[in-house]
Amino acid sequence: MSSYFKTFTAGVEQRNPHQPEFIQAVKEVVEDIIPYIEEHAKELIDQKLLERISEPERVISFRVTWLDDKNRVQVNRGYRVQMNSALGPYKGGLRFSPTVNLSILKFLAFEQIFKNSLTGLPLGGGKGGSDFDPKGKSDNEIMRFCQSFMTELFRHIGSETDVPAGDIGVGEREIGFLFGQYKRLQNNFTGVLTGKGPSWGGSYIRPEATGFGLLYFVERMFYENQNSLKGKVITISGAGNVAYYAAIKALSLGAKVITVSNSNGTIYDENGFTVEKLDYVNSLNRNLAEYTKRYPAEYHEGKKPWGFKCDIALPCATQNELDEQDAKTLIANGCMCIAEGANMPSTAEAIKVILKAKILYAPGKAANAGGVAVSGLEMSQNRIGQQWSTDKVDARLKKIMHDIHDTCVHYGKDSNGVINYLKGANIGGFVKVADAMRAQGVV
Ligand code: NDP
Ligand code: 2IT
Repeated sequence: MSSYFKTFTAGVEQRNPHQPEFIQAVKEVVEDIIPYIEEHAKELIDQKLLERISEPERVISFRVTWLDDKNRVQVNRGYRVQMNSALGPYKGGLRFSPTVNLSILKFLAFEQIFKNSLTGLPLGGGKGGSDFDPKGKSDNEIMRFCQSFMTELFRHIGSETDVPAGDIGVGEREIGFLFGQYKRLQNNFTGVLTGKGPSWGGSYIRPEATGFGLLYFVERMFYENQNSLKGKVITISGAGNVAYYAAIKALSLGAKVITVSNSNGTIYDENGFTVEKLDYVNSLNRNLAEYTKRYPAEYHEGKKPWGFKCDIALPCATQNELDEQDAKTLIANGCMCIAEGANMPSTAEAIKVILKAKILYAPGKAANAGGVAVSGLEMSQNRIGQQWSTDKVDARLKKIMHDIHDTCVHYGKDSNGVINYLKGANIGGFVKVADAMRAQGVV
């Protein structure tokens, strides 16, 4: 690696102590971008483009106080990281989880810059959330928390400023409570959040978009390799929004899904899930062990899905859920493709193993961009006061995922024809943002 790489990453480490996930995400991107800049755009070094892109434009942190069902006072911390607005309003989800901290949100906001750029839509990058734990809370507690959260956040966001959406722990219910409070405070019905219900400004296909988009991307990778998903065995981690719709689309493309999981354990169903079985998983309220009472299957407490033999692995739960050993196990078992529904699910060491084995690898910033892409389409529909049909949105989602795939191929193919999708996504996402930042001057 060059001396510029060493000085730059040392600077990031020094400026962001105690933020390992953020440092990991920045390094993952600049490992591809710095050699590209050194070859094609040396002037960006003096313009401190990388120093600027890795520094949030603004970080907002605030207290969220609310009353639980026993009228006890509860205090949480809320955040919004407004990372980069070169391409459009800050855009990215809100995560509610006790694991949330500034390092996690900054890594997610940083990834979001490149992901949003890859969609081709006019979207900047941002992320936010809270260390609030939605598990075990009543609907009323969730509502009071969301109202208190928005009572502070509303002054920092807007339909042309910053447009949050869902992520872990934030789905249509939470978006509804947040939207209701924003509307009350601003007296303004506007597209300030995406992931709204279809009857009050939401887009069809937004709930499905990340999981469906992931499979459209994988389908295209296989097509590029004269292969298809028919009959392929898939392991999926997670049992939330992304995992569920990834599994549904995988089934419809003729693949067999044999695992879903959560933070407690993994269901292994050798016969493969059906739509009915997946709906049953959804009804279990996180108690996955119950599944084996209705269907012949195994539940593995405390285990991840990566030990089960598969053709394709789709991590769809959380960051760093697939480590070096998991990657080695998957590859030894014949896995030919790892595609990320989650954000940064593979550790840096796992990625090294995967790239060395030259199996198909789709990084999250490309493969899970379908969610934010349909969020972008929701913003377009809100601006013109229209709602497009399911078929129209689905067709646009598919086209966007195929275009992202082709961008990755364009920037990631080497002279031997081998495609490094990670490199392709990093450079493909970067060039557009860099152009825009350069054009907009030193800001
Ligand atoms: P959900 O809250 O709907 O589901 C999250 C799932 O992941 C749950 O099954 C949860 O299990 C599991 N999970 C969370 N943390 C852990 C952990 N530490 N170990 C094991 N399992 C865990 O979230 P989403 O499906 O929306 O998000 C999943 C991933 O996809 C995240 O990385 C998110 O950033 C990413 N993503 C989401 C998009 C979206 O539009 N929603 C768009 C692009 C990416 P449990 O219930 O036990 O916590
Ligand atoms: O990680 C992501 O891309 C999301 N959680 C979706 C963001 C969005 O604005 O729809």
